[in-house]
Amino acid sequence: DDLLLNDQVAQEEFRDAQLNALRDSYGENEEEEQHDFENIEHPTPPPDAKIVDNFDVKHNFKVVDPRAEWVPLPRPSQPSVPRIKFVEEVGSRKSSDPYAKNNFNVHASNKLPSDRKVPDTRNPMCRKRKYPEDYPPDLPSTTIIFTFHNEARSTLYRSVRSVLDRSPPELIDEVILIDDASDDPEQGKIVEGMEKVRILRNHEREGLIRSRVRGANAAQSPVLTFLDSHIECNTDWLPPLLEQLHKNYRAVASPTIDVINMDNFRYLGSTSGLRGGFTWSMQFQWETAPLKGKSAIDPIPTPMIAGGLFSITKRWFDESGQYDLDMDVWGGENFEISFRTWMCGGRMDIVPCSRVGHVFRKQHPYSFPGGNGRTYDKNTARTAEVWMDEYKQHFYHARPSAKFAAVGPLEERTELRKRLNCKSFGWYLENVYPELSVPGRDMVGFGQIKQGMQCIDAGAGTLNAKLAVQHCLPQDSDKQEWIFRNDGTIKLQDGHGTNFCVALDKDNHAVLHTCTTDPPMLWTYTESKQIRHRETGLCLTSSKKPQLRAFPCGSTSNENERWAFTK
Ligand code: UD2
Ligand code: MN
Repeated sequence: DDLLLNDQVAQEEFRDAQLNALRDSYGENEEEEQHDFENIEHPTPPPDAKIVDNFDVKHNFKVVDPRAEWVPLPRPSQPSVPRIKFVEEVGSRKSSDPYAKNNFNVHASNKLPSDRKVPDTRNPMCRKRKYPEDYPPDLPSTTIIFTFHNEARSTLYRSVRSVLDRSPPELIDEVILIDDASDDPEQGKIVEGMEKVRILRNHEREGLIRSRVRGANAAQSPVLTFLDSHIECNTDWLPPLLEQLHKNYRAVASPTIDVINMDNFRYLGSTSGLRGGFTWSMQFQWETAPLKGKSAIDPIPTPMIAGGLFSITKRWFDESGQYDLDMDVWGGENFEISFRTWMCGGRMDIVPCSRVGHVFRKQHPYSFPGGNGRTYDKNTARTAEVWMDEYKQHFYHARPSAKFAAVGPLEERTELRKRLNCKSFGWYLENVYPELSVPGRDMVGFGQIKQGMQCIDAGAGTLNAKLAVQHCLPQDSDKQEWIFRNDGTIKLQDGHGTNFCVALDKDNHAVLHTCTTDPPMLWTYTESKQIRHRETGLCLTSSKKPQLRAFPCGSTSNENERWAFTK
């Protein structure tokens, strides 16, 4: 009971604090508050209550806060949009379009106080630990490294301000900004003269990867902390990150990334308990981390970092090979540093008590010299070639265009891997990311299940729908993609989040049922390429096509019982 009461008190405190912070975020005093409140695009939170976060550890219930809206954490923008075209469109738009330059609403940013407060979105348990009392006395200090290309002045300024305002001064040695050849050479002038701030300008565009290395080489602190140039640090964001590195100099620590809405710049708490993962086509994605009985404020080991916001010791950054300097502009470097860190003796965690807001955009606001698809292919192919061993085939299969990327010389990076005596990618998969499904490892086959030009089709694709033998559709069509898993189930992969597997009905028609590993849903792929129902011993045949039915194996012609997978 006591525990429950404490939780309730904590939640109420949390709600009050959040409300106050939200009010504060629109200005210091009442008048200003009113003023700013009315001028901002969508000042009031939506009326319908939404979940802001899962703040409770033991009871696992959710705090519903009517003043904050829950948003699924967006992915960092992906390079699938043709960038060059988009940039040309921007150029032709009227300059009064607040999205034209930055792909976020710069008017909303301009209107906000440059030192606005943000709601404290941390789990209330985080607030019990105070700096410096509850931290090791010798936390290492850090240099903050921002790289930016054409960042909006108000946003850049607020980013730097939030670092200086919300960090213990003794833990910040310097703030280094790398102006990556912004069109206006004075773009960074807005932060010039701020305490501890130093600006370095690239005369040619280097991309964020080489720019960060330039910043790192100029830094002298024991810890480097990289940030994007459109962020706002939350309360006490820094000590929990540094603490991780204090424990282990090979650790990389990432904050939990909150969302600054790109349209109205509202600061939104994001779901906790997420970690970074990826697909074989090398798209970063957020996923729910396995809990493993730990407290909700314990650091969450993550196979991958989003890339932009993290602390790392200078010693480990340098020892482990900084970044791959042959990677251009944007993208892929988070894969490279994540594989490298784990495989070469380090670790990566997302720290729940450290929160930093970030403006997630839908598209890049800058050009990719050479094209964004090509750049992403090159950067990820370099990662695959150096770090992914035989598993790189799955990457090339999922991202065929990367096969043709001009990757450039790799010796330096392969040498580095040897010198550091790094483990294999297989080790990484087994120990760090066992949840990633490996084609061929967890499955008998996948893709279409074919007989010449005929394919097994999910029919209506709904529960109890009868399967059919149909003309094969273009690959990736949602009714003909299957996964035949090692556990014997054949699952429909329709990309809609359904969970249907192949079963037999009373008349031995193949039908869709909700997947279980009960005997009626288990199949064996035989050496003669039959699909045999384990419980009844019957084989799937096309002899009554378009129906897909099961008969005693060998009772219809071999041709009708022989099935092949496309992948
Ligand atoms: C995410 C990361 C980003 C980076 C990227 C993959 C977060 C929150 N962001 O994309 O940091 O790891 O994935 O590469 O995890 N910039 C330059 N020069 C350039 C291009 C960009 O300095 O040529 C700057 C840019 O101004 C920004 C930072 O690099 O401050 C990251 O770029 P972004 O915000 O476009 O990347 P994002 O957040 O989509
Ligand atoms: Mn960013």
